Amino acid sequence: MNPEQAKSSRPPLYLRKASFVGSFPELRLCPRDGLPVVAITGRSNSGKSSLLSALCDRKNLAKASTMPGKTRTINYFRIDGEGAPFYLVDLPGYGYARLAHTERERLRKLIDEFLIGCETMRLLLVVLDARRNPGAEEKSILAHCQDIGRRFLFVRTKWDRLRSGEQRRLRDKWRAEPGTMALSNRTREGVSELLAELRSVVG
Ligand SMILES: Nc1nc2c(ncn2[C@@H]2O[C@H](COP(=O)(O)OP(=O)(O)OP(=O)(O)O)[C@@H](O)[C@H]2O)c(=O)[nH]1
Ligand SMILES: [Mg+2]
Repeated sequence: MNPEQAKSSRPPLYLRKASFVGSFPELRLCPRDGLPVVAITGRSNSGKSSLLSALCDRKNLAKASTMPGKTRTINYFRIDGEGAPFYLVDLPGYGYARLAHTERERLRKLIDEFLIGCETMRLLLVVLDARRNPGAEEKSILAHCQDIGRRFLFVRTKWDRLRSGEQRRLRDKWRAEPGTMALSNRTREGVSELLAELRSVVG
């Protein structure tokens, strides 16, 4: 076994001590105790809540929805454990076509406000189903992060749903797009790599 294989076969160091802090309808009501934040945003039904549960190895920690558009508030989870404590934040999904226009606008504003205004955010995870092409929303969020120097990772979920040929094609394409990673909340492929990134930003 070469060192690379040895590394990837090691069990993931999950975020073991996760506790739900609360659901907040807007940024000004969110905790302001200075702890670093890693936030998760993305299209509705892309797997944000499942990702949070996968990172913490806790089934349904964030109640993965069977009904898209379910997460409508800013949900804070406190992570304690080996390192310094931090918050993992599950933001509402955007782009769910069946929501009323005014509700979609409200959610979009809430997310924008959070991305700009959350001063302790160390990393933003932008989540998108690997089978979908990035849309205007993803492009604008990623460009915005680059503009304001916000660290981000583009997490492409549901990797288990792709055939190996398609996985190869996408991996080749993403080589030119740093900050993109493939992940499956179901098989946990890619979760260790993402956990390592999280730990490197929250210290
Ligand atoms: N096969 C597969 N299914 C997944 C994966 N991640 C999430 N799902 C499924 O996709 C659906 C949506 O997942 P959620 O985690 O609720 O998505 P969300 O982004 O939180 O959705 P909203 O809160 O509505 O914005 C659920 O049925 C999940 O079980 C994955 O990596 N692989
Ligand atoms: Mg959700």
